[in-house]
Amino acid sequence: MIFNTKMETLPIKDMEEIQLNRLQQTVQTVYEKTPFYRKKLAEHKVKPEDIRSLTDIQRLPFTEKKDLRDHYPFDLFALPLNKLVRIHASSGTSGKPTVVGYTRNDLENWSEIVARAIVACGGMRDQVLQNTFGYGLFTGGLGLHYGSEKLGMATVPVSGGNTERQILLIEDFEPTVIVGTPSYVLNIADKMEQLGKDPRATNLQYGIFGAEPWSTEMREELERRFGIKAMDIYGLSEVMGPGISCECKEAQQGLHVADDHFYVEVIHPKTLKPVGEGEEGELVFTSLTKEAFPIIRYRTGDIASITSEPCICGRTTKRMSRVKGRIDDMLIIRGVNVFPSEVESVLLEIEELVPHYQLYLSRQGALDKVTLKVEINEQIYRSLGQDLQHEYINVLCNKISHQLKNKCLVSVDIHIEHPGAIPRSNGKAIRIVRDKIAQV
Ligand code: DLL
Repeated sequence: MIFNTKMETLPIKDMEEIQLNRLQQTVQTVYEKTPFYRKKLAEHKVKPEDIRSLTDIQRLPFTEKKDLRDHYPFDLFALPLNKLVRIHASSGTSGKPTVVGYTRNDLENWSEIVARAIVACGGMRDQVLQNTFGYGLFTGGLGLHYGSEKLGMATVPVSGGNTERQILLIEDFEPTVIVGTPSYVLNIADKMEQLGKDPRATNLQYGIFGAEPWSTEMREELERRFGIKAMDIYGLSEVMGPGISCECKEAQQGLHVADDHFYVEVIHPKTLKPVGEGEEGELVFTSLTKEAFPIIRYRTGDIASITSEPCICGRTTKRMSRVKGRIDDMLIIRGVNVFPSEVESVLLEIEELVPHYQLYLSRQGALDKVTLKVEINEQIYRSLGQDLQHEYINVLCNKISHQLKNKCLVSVDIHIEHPGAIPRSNGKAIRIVRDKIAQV
């Protein structure tokens, strides 16, 4: 099923016409309404009337997270607060939050793209959806909530955390679908097993996961543990929130972008030049319909590629590959680049481990030092008499080390932790801990 057949299966040429029209309108609006963009456009010697084709977008300046911080809280808004009905913010790891706003139309469009995403994942109006994304300033909770309601699903707004209550609701409300971060929903499976319950015995048929990078192996783990299909949804608050793109259940070959609302580009993060179709680079989005907070060429920091090849599901929209990670989170270990999701893939292939891990980064002289902390699985831990000094731990460390070297070409220090030792998050997992020496 397709939620908006007209827009999601439009011939590419027709879509491009719509996009150009909306792009011209957006550039005109920011030029008139936002001093920040007017100044930037002037610096780049470009005027709204210079945008005559979609490739002219490359003449426009980029926008970065720093621009949002520097104009905190509302200076990038194109409308005064009395025209808005919602404000969200993302806390980030340092400094001021980035703040975004929505008009009623913006919320209508956002709900629509999330409804499209849920349907692409197999959602239907008569199902129950349990929403474990955090409700609040984070766009995950309310974003999924409004999309699910728009579709007509019975939406359970449980938010993140309180895992035992999540389990009770899964058992008693019998949702067909659970949505949340992959790491948090995995915690629910852990907890169910600890309580002697079988996560495969619930009514859940599929899950929609996002808000953090997750590996294919993590997908398989979630599918195996819950006996569900695990789907990927992507988005970021600066551009709108969840739903900018989402997988389809027919192919699961990339995430369909809501092309009528966002124009996507992929650039080389150093040269800032566009890369070819299918080549990896940094995702850049321009909003095409947003009223309160239009955004031009926003550099997401996320690494993925794009294709416009047709998909077997019938949708004609562009598709992005799953996000490998954020450029900021890429580790450079003795000259080798590696993303936490690549380390995760290796860990999940080692049956003695569970996928709860953190990478500690510290500087040692001129070199970055990386220590991996990862949990051992409960059964093995018990069979070792709960003794992490056991000689088997050395064997295990060597095995992990060998596989990381083989598959990611990196050497890191490894510390095996007891089950439950790595802090759990109710939302996005913290995979990288900077400037701290791992306590052992
Ligand atoms: O995480 C919005 C969202 C909520 C997306 C729920 C999906 C589901 P922010 O808090 O602004 O917004 O964080 C955005 O999270 O730039 C990516 O680095 C990462 N991210 C989001 N979805 C995915 C995904 C929400 N499916 C940042 N795969 C983005 C990998 C993701 N990374």
